[in-house]
Amino acid sequence: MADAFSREELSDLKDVFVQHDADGDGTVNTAELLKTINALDELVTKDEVETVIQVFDTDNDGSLTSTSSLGS
Ligand SMILES: [Ca+2]
Repeated sequence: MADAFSREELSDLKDVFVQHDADGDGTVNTAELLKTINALDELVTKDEVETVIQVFDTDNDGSLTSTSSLGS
């Protein structure tokens, strides 16, 4: 899973992604991330966004939360 990223890269991406909680509800979903990424012209694809969300989405609700973290 997530072969494209190292744990460090995933952690960095998550830290970036959680800063883009557009509606302020404490979670960041794919739609919010894609909107932000498109605005920033970041070189991140929808697949990559979904990968990061899947890795951190510990409760399987399709969103990242600021408290999500990688298991050790
Ligand atoms: Ca949100």
